[in-house]
Amino acid sequence: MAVNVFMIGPAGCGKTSLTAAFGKWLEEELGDRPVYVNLDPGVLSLPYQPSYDVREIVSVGDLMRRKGLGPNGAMIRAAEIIEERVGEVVEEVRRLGSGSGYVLVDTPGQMELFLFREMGPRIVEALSSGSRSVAVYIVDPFLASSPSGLAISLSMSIITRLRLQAPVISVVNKSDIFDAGGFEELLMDESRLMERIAAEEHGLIADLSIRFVSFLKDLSKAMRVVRVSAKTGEGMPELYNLISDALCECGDLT
Ligand SMILES: Nc1nc2c(ncn2[C@@H]2O[C@H](COP(=O)(O)OP(=O)(O)OP(=O)(O)O)[C@@H](O)[C@H]2O)c(=O)[nH]1
Ligand SMILES: [Mg+2]
Repeated sequence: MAVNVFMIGPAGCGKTSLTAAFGKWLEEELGDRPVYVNLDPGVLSLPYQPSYDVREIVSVGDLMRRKGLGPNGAMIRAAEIIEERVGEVVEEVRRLGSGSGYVLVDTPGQMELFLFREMGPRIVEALSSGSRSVAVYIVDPFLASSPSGLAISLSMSIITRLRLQAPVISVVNKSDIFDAGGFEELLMDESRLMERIAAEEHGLIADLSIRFVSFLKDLSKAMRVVRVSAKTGEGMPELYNLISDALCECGDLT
């Protein structure tokens, strides 16, 4: 039974690069043959060889040329077309993943297309029946550079959890260029995060951020976060362990 790993996060956070880097690690370290799935109709080139590519159904560039749409209009239209054909997408991905350990799913650049329309929840739900799924929320390292930005990242991972109804783990990517300053530890310890917000933010922002983190603390159980680099491969074993633990906690590995 394959494990479906959905890479989720804001534009440019490294979803595509991490799909490739984690897949390469699985191949080289575990001898696995992961199935690579591209669900981004807008991507031009990929650093991995997709086993399934949604651009076989629709591509944003093609819609722009043929229908005279702008990039956003074409992206929305592409999402509608994928939604109409979700059954077909799921069936093909399920077939490809049946003999494999991991199905790595690279999602559209604009996170809202996957999370806030029907596409993401429907695909995750359908692939999760008879299989196990986990979402990797990739924290944007730009946001991770301030305590209030971290509070927002924390909320996005919880929204991902609520929307996809699958376990979610968080990673801070681009560790090779960003000194995350121990922020991944702060993401795991809401009390310390609130202290940092109080020390570094001011006025209304500090006040709102602290209340917000306090609310999130009540909502979510403690979570683990790791630093990764899709470029250097740092953190891939930790990401693997986090995925295994997330599935264990859901009682799915029994
Ligand atoms: N230095 C560094 N650059 C990275 C890393 N991961 C991704 N990048 C770069 O960040 C940019 C965006 O990476 P992608 O993998 O395309 O990110 P994405 O989230 O798939 O982007 P969209 O799908 O377009 O939203 C590229 O220039 C990557 O080379 C990393 O770990 N380190
Ligand atoms: Mg991408």
